[in-house]
Amino acid sequence: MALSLPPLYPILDASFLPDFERGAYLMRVVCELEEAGVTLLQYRNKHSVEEIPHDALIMRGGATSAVRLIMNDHPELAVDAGFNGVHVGQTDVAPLEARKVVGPERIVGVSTHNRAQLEAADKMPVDYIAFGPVFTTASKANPDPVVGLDGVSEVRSLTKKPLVAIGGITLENARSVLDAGANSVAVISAIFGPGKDSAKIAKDFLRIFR
Ligand code: TZP
Ligand code: MG
Repeated sequence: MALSLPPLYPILDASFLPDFERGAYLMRVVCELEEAGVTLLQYRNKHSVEEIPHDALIMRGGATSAVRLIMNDHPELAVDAGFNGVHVGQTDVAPLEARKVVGPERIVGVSTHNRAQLEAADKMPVDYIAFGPVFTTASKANPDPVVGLDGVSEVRSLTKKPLVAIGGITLENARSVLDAGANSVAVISAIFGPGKDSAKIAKDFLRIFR
């Protein structure tokens, strides 16, 4: 059965985690996001694989089963931490390999950045396809060219799989991204970062989508 995606897919990037009381922050933010209505949450750590198991266990402990937790890049660590799935990019382990590791029940998502990659992903054993960057982003090293709203509408007809738009999505432009055909928006910096009330912002996103 096709995966039903919520309209908001926050990505908690470990670079935004505080050095001081990191675990307490993680536990709190996961609880608060769940309370705000978030039901799909990705953990992304490009900096240190060693940090992942501990962070992931705290996240799994902080969220009920109502929140599906997705691990960026590392299928084995997703399984070890009791996460609900894994997200892989074009240069990571291939989706088929990721599927073998996480099994048939967990979610596998893949990043795509152009039409050819999206068409290839459509034939792979993945539950959703991410596409972007839709807008300019500072959260990814060496991002692919911006695809824009036109890019989202163009690829919409190429797949029946759930389409997750990513890259530079904010409270101001999120509605237009769903209107262009995305099922969900994946968001890092508009939700997480110094001084940001992530749960309140998540609520604001969800309000826009109602
Ligand atoms: N893949 C394409 S853009 C992007 C990733 C991981 C970064 C998205 O972050 P932000 O801060 O929401 O632009
Ligand atoms: Mg990756």
